[in-house]
Amino acid sequence: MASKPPSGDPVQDAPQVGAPQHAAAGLPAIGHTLRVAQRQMGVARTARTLLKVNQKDGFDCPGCAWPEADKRHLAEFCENGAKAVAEEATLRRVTPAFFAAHPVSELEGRSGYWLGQQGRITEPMYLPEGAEHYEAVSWERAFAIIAEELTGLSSPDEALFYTSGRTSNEAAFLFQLFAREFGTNNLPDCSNMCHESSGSALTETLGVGKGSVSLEDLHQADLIIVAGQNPGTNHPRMLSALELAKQSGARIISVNPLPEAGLKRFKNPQTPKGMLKGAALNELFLQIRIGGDQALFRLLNRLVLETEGAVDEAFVREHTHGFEEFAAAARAADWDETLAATGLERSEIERALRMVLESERTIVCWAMGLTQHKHSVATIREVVNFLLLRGNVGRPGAGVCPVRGHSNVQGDRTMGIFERPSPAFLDALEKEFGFAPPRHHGMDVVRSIRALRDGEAKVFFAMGGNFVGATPDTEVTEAAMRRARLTVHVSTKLNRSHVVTGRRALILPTLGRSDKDVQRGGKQFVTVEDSMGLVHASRGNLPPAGGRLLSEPAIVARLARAVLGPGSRTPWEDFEHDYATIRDRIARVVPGFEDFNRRITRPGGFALPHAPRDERRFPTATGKANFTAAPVEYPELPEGRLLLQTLRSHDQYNTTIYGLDDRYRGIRGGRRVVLVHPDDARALGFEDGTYADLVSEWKDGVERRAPGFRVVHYPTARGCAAAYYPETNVLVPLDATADTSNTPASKSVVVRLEQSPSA
Ligand SMILES: Nc1nc2c(c(=O)[nH]1)N[C@H]1C(S)=C(S)[C@@H](COP(=O)(O)OP(=O)(O)OC[C@H]3O[C@@H](n4cnc5c(=O)[nH]c(N)nc54)[C@H](O)[C@@H]3O)O[C@H]1N2
Ligand SMILES: Nc1nc2c(c(=O)[nH]1)N[C@H]1C(S)=C(S)[C@@H](COP(=O)(O)OP(=O)(O)OC[C@H]3O[C@@H](n4cnc5c(=O)[nH]c(N)nc54)[C@H](O)[C@@H]3O)O[C@H]1N2
Ligand SMILES: [Mo]
Repeated sequence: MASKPPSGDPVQDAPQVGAPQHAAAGLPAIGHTLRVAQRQMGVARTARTLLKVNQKDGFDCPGCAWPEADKRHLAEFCENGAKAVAEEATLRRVTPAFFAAHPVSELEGRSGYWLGQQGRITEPMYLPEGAEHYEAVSWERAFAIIAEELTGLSSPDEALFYTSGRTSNEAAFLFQLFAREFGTNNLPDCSNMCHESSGSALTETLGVGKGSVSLEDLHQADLIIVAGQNPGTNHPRMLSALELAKQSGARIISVNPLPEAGLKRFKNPQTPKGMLKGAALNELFLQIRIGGDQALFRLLNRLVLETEGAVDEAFVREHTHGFEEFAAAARAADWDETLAATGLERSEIERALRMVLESERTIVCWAMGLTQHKHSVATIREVVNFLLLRGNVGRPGAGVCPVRGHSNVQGDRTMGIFERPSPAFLDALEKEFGFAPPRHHGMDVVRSIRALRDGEAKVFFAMGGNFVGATPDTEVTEAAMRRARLTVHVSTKLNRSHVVTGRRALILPTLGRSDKDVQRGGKQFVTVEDSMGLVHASRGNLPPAGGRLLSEPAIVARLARAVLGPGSRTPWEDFEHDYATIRDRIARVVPGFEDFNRRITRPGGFALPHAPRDERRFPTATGKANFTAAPVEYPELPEGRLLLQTLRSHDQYNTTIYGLDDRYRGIRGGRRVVLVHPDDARALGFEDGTYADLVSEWKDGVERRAPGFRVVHYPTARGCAAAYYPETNVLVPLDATADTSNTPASKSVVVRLEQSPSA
């Protein structure tokens, strides 16, 4: 199997490589932001829009899920948030004339970058069976087509309802309600590919699948460990929080195979002094081998156990379960094995240990570098063991901090977007709405792809996102999607999922975060939950991208009426006209949302309860915080192979490509690059600037190939390589997933490099 670099694309992928940058943000970032924003929005709209981002009377930045501090800056956004906003608030438009000019067969040959750059979609579009072009369609007809396909299924479980994490609480609640009233729990979401491993590990060990710290805690910590995360690019506002923490005395360790710019040095664009000087944020950088984190934390745990007085014995006794079994496993941790698994020096681990022991309040932050491996759940459980040992859960300045991706991915889960809902949630839904929701579990992302491939699922409906672009094993996934009878995408911008379709396809254009939302009941707002469990309102203020756009809640409400018909007792029309009526229902179904409509009027919103954080109560199966004792794992690397991680450049938002540069890593003008340690590259016969095909090797014997990557000699950990997603998704086998969470293992792909016939 091979993925061809997209042809017919006016943009040439011709990477230029310079030295990686040592500092993140600062003046170059501001200039870059304004250039990108003005290209999309023009000058006046840029100012009007950016000043509303993350303000109490404005809209939630669609960039990431990092929380806002209670005291806001005038410019409460970052370079990459501004790019995300600019992409959405762009003045470019994709109209029916665009589709008339470009047949789907042509669009299929375009890159995701080109597709996204065409602008906002303005009308519902329909691709009939066998047609060459999408054509404009009325909303009524669009919903009738969907109803016809859905009601024609032999079981509701033949339909899949995907959600990407930008969807508001209101829309997400309606979407899961509709799916369950229709009769299925098939609610795969982007979280399945993202923090599912965190959710799985935290639910089992602490009883709540979310982070336990607030911004305030970060400022009070003595030690913050940032593992498997690149905040300089993906959560830039987190750097300001880390800087503040550092000023109040916190020390920072980063654990990463790559020396990422933001943690090495940060120039705070929100303070004049910070902008000029910049400060090294991390005191210790552990340049770990990909997948070595479980081994690292296991050994640290052994060393803590061996240090007199280092364990918080009262906490362990009163609040935890499983200590003995865990301690026995930890005591068996082996120095040599750990050094091999991590690629670290003994002295580095000893230095980390000293910092751990000197800290009374420790927080561990992590993102995709920990969640997308086969042994991710075991790795995160080990992080929990590490924190429990010294009582670092449920008190100020300490705790677990999985840093979420999409701006409302955490809220969508809270609203019930989950293929394995708890019985308590379904009971509450049943009581409130008077129908019997299906009780058997539904399908996650990977199972959904298999079901499409095997003809078991026939209708695919996406509330946002770019399913074929974001999922693994591109060729398998695309072939699977083409087998569907109908694919439907509620979208703002064009992407690959609109051109790799089922027999029939629909694109339903929707309002974005920055668009004003007026319904019969007046001007509406929606709500979101950030990475730290704070719920707040989001109000768009721009005239919508087109007169025929519908909001996401309106789309679900009309879809439900078309599909469920008069038999449904749910007041879908009221929900569409006044979102407060949705919030009244959420208040009665979802714990922590009592009196939602009143509490949401508080500027800045409110915090959801979190039992471990608030009262050291652990709602697990044992009623205690659980220590666990999984065997230590780390990826095996055959001779002459590299372990490839697929990650984000500085100029992309997941599958949305903003540009072809990755400024902090010194790369310009192209995305088909593979970063390899110079010694490894030379040993394999690749000088800097030569070209290689990446060939993934997996036990199914299928050869997966991504051709034509420029080799970049780069200071990554030995044996490791890095290349951008989604270009490399073709290399990630569908069946290579994390144990328990079933998250694609897109950060540990065994590859070999082959000389590329062409540059
Ligand atoms: N601008 C921008 N912002 C974003 C996004 C975006 O695409 N663009 N995406 C959003 C989303 S959905 C998400 S989930 C987050 C993602 O945020 P991140 O998780 O920061 O994103 P990645 O680029 O996948 O980076 C993974 C990091 O983990 C490191 N890493 C890889 N493997 C390992 C390992 O085995 N161990 C350790 N310790 N480190 C490892 C990599 O070197 C890299 O620094 O960002 C969100 N914010
Ligand atoms: N190899 C590899 N694969 C990965 C990852 C990786 O690190 N490596 N990361 C994974 C992760 S962490 C994630 S979260 C997934 C992301 O998977 P998705 O969430 O499915 O993908 P996105 O690229 O964020 O989706 C972009 C599309 O969303 C639509 N959109 C944008 N805003 C809105 C809106 O307000 N409403 C609606 N309805 N649509 C909107 C636009 O049409 C846009 O084209 O990818 C995963 N895939
Ligand atoms: Mo994500």
